[in-house]
Amino acid sequence: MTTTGTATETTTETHCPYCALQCGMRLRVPVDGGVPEVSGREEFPVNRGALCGKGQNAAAVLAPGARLTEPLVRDAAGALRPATWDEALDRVAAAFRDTAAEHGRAAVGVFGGGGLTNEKAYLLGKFARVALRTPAIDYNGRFCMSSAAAASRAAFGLDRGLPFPLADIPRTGCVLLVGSNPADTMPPAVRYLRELRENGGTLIVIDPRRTRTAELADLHLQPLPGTDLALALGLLHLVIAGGHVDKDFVAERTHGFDAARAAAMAHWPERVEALTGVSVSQLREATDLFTAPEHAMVLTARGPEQQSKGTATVGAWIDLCLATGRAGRPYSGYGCLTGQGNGQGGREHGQKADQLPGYRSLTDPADRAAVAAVWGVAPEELPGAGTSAYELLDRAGRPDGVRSLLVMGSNPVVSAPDAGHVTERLRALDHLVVCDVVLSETARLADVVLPVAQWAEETGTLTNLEGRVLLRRAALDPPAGVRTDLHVLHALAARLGHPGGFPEDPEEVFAELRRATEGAPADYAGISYARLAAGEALHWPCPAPAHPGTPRLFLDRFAHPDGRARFAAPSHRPAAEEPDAAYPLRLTTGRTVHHYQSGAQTRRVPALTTADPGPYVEIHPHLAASLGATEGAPLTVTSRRGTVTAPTRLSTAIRPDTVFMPFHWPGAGRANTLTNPALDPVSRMPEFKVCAVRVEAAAPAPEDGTRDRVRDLAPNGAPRPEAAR
Ligand SMILES: Nc1nc2c(c(=O)[nH]1)N[C@H]1C(S)=C(S)[C@@H](COP(=O)(O)OP(=O)(O)OC[C@H]3O[C@@H](n4cnc5c(=O)[nH]c(N)nc54)[C@H](O)[C@@H]3O)O[C@H]1N2
Ligand SMILES: Nc1nc2c(c(=O)[nH]1)N[C@H]1C(S)=C(S)[C@@H](COP(=O)(O)OP(=O)(O)OC[C@H]3O[C@@H](n4cnc5c(=O)[nH]c(N)nc54)[C@H](O)[C@@H]3O)O[C@H]1N2
Ligand code: SF4
Ligand SMILES: [Mo]
Repeated sequence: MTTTGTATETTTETHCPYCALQCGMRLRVPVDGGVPEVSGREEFPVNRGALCGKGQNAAAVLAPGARLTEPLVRDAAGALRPATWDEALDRVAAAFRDTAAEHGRAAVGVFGGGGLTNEKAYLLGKFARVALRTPAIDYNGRFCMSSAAAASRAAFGLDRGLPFPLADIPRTGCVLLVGSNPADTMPPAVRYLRELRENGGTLIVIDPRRTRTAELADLHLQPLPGTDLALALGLLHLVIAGGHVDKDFVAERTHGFDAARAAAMAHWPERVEALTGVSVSQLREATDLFTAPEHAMVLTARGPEQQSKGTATVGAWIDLCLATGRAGRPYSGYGCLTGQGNGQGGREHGQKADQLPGYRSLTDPADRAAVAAVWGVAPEELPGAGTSAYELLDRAGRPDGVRSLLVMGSNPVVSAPDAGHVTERLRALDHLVVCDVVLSETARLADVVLPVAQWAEETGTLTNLEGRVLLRRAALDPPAGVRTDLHVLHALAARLGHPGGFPEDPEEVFAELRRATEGAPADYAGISYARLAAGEALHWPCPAPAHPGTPRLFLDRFAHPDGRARFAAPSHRPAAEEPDAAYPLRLTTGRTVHHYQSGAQTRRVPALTTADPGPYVEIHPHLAASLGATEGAPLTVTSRRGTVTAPTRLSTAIRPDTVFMPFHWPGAGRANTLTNPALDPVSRMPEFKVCAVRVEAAAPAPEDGTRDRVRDLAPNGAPRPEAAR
């Protein structure tokens, strides 16, 4: 079923614009053009009708007053002014040509996003490699899931967020949830955890804060931020010492256990207690809960992953699964809860600096040849691998970096680590081009802003956290003056000498994506719009039109050539920045239930800004008392990278030696002014989850522009004068 209509409205079955759950939604659009009405779809198995507040209010950003409706170009005086599409696109093409001519093709870069559909992610990667012929492309998924992806690839030979459907969770015996707060970040998924407990299973939550998710748990471990690696090794130590190793599984289906055992034996419980702050008795309790049932799962999210040792940390949690035989079996295994709407598919199809569509590798000759054949170019014409997202931004405007940058689907001025520095680098570019729905903080710095259509206005596929491919259908037309991302790529490619090869029609792009991924690890060859529209649940790999898809991976073999999983066997190491006399506390960062990411979209939704109007610093009352801080009074937080000011939020849920800030706001309360861009050596993931800070009670801040809301835009979506660079 697709779209049905009456005389007064049409109804379309589609999906939410935001997170990786991709809740099924029904959109009722009044024929006379009023605001569409959103409701959850009971028959969609992932959310079964439930939506969180962000989803319920998603239609607010469709209103012309909340968004951009015409291209903007920067004029000679430095202000953004409206322009025609031809003028804006001509200017972008000329800028890219000039930069390439003067500084070489690698000086033109692309920065994508995990919210883009598979079609957009695919065409953006092709645009970089074929139309721009640059290696300089990466995307915000590097800030999101790259550590879990790297660890899964190393362990299992393949990376798919969850190797099983969410519906398996209530059927396992124990879930160990590490650094994940679905009560705020994926509310409809909490039902699976409740059902687990109703069925007699147990839930262990590992988080430095007693979150609403931790409240649901049988056991909450509250470690110091940045110490999950030691914690995992401590549990593995107790598993081995307690005789809980599944020797048959280890012998038949894995490699490398001896090294993992040696690493674990060096992390005895008392040492782990000293490193993590989690008591030996709690470590024992967790080990007992995890090993007692026949089946168990470890699920990680950004807590343990967004660390400068995120890959090793996830590797240690996977080792715990492998040692106990909890992988590659029904109702058991390791999974990563991906984040963005297309956090999964967005990393499969070629926006990542080192990857081609279908998870093919840019450094593998056979992979290069396969994709080059689909693209109609010679393999040697494809550029090599580029640098990671933070490195790309860090070098922007420098002799060894990009001079012109196209940003599509990210707002790094708010969301990148050490965001003050990143903002300076973006300002140093010769040309910044931003394709966005709204005038984001990054778009405000651009030389050209291209206003694009959004979720409900265009059709495309997304791949949710289970590897389930979904058809998100257009429900209404975009406002006049707005075009699609696919159109932008098509029109720019044509201006850069590629009149063919960049279709604007999503189904045509998907047909090409199917061919480009045929035989690849993430094989979409058997998936079609027709099958998805007919309601088939298709998880990749799906290599042929008659193939039913693969909801559960690894049941017979892991994806390494010999079919065996690999132990990672890491050892603990400290965070890149540990507290000292000058910066005595740890800062960790994350999310609140009402806002999404950089807030570019949700800060424009009145219901959400009313519920959560601005940034804050969450601190324990004991710490607050020692600082003389009171609820609501401003606090300054200083790291080696900068200082922010935001109101105090007292909470006994957080460790007294740690403070927490959500990262959804720009301006004086921007959490990423503080964060440490120390990178994981394997995944190049920055350390968002721990840095050293000093906290002081502050004098009240002046009106600081931290609330970038609808009122910052003129009714037509154009910037008010203060937006000039
Ligand atoms: N409301 C809302 N929902 C979202 C998003 C959003 O912005 N807002 N974004 C979506 C995206 S892209 C993502 S990636 C997901 C993220 O989803 P989550 O990973 O659930 O979200 P976070 O708040 O980043 O981090 C989760 C928890 O990690 C804890 N944590 C902090 N430091 C550490 C540590 O060192 N170790 C451990 N074990 N835990 C730690 C934090 O206290 C926090 O409760 O959410 C998705 N859903
Ligand atoms: N301190 C700290 N920082 C973090 C994190 C953290 O936990 N702590 N988490 C990190 C994580 S996990 C993530 S995923 C990143 C996310 O951070 P960002 O990459 O900034 O993500 P969004 O805010 O979703 O930005 C998406 C932008 O694209 C626009 N957009 C939406 N849909 C489309 C579309 O279809 N086409 C185009 N062209 N534009 C579109 C939106 O309006 C918005 O401006 O933040 C990271 N930053
Ligand atoms: S949980 Fe995620 S997908 Fe579901 S309604 Fe909320 S934001 Fe949308
Ligand atoms: Mo994310």
